[in-house]
Amino acid sequence: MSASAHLDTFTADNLPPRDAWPEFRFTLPELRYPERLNCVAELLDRWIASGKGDRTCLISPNETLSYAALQERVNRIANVLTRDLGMVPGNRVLLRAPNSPMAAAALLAVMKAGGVAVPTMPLLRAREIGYPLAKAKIALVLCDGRLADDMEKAKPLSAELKRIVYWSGEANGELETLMRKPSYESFTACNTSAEDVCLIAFTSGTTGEPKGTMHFHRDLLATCDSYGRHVLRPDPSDRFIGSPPLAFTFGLGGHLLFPLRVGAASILIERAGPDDFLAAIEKFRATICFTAPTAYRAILGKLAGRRISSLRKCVSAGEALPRATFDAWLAATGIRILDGIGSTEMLHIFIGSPETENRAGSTGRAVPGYEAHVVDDDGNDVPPGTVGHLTVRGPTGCRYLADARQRKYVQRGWNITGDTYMMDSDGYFWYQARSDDMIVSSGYNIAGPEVEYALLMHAAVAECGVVGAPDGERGMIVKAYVVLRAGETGDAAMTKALQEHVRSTVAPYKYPRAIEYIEALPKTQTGKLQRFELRKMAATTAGQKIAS
Ligand code: 3UK
Repeated sequence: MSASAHLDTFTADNLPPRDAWPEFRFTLPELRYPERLNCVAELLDRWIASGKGDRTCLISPNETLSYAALQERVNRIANVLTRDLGMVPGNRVLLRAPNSPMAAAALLAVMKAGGVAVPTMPLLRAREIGYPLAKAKIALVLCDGRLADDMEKAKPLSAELKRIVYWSGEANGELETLMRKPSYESFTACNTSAEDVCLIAFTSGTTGEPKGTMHFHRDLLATCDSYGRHVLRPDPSDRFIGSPPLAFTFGLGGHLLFPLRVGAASILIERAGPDDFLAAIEKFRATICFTAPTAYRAILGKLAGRRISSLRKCVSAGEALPRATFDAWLAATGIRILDGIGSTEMLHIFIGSPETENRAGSTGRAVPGYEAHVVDDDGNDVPPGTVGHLTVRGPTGCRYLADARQRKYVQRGWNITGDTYMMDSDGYFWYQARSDDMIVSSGYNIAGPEVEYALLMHAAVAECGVVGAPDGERGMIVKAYVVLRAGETGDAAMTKALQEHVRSTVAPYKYPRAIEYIEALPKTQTGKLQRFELRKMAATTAGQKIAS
């Protein structure tokens, strides 16, 4: 291992103990990186050095930046960080902004200068910003001025925080003013080790405190050279667009890593609800789009009259992509959505197949460079066709920042994602549920998502979540929370119709014995259904019933 460039050794000091690391595998030649490596030099500087600086890199409603223009902006911010703000290699810098070219430039600048970027979701409130600030011992923040309110409220929550610098998007903004010095135009990338941490991504914390996952310079390239190169296969003429925030590693990959690795363009929009997203695909002629299954479903209802024929590849991740959504999208657009499972711990997608090989309803096969297995409770492989826990290893993997939960996610050198899967004899993986989302009713194991997919095939259902509700007789019963489409009524007749529909679609014992109609499902900021919230609701109503 070559020497770290970090003068501030905080991340190295807080990596998990070696015996709790996953085993890293570099089975493809393209995954063997030199010992000295700065990912921003590879993702950005390389294009200018090879005479391709004029290519379009970032597109937003306000501005378009070539690779050369982005490099200059990154250099100016890197100079501000190191010369005006006293950042040294290894310092963590918290970043807060909606997706925009400036947000992307700030993130790249921190890493180019040898710092550790800690991006945060724009929707977080003060209390939630306080957590990463304190946990990652952050002294410096770069923030979009529009998010100043909550940022200022978070300030007192961490004793470590020394300085917040805002940008405004105007020439006279605080950061913009600092960036203006003529000599700040160039900046040589910090000569980091391939194994220096450059990113701490916090999990969205569906349960418990968020976990800070630490990633090396080489990890950011490894996801491009595994999933990007072998499954997504973009080319330089592609224009990427997506809805997740840059602070979610699903978004980081799609918005920045994959396009910049191949010299393609990235379209960054601040609001990515279905209407804005569709309008932007149309306006900027996006060719690759990435978002969550719920968004594909929402967009499907709005495709009429839209011209999105520029699209050639669509990626879905975050939650399993139901077969019904895959089929409907294929019928409407002719595109076979690329489902892929990734995690913040693994950085990006590790199971997923190219459109030439993928199968409706399956996540796909292990991404080249990764090995994935389905195992029993003791970690032994189960035969194809058997349900068990998903484990994976490859060039990236879980390294939590000072967190005892490391030994839960990593066991015997394998990353254990917490998902229940079945692998078939062709090596395709079929998602069942989050391991803790399995419903045990009268001794049967029922995967909530399977019941959800059955419900989603009914025309009256817009969205739904299925969990176990405590039941005196059966231990648990299957309970569905359903959001109906506009114009539908959640009455007894509807309940009966939905129950009948499920009974005729999957094994009858899986049908929801209770159905409750709600306005909206509880979701994380990364768009995932919060089944534990539904479980809490189910437990409370069950209690009320007993009490009354
Ligand atoms: C679930 C999926 C079934 C699964 C992510 C792509 O979602 C991402 O990261 P998170 O840390 O959550 C990880 C968990 O989400 N999941 C994700 N994708 C799928 N389940 N099918 C899928 N296709 O429970 C996993 O353990 O928020 C996704 C890239 C980067 C990411 N961080």
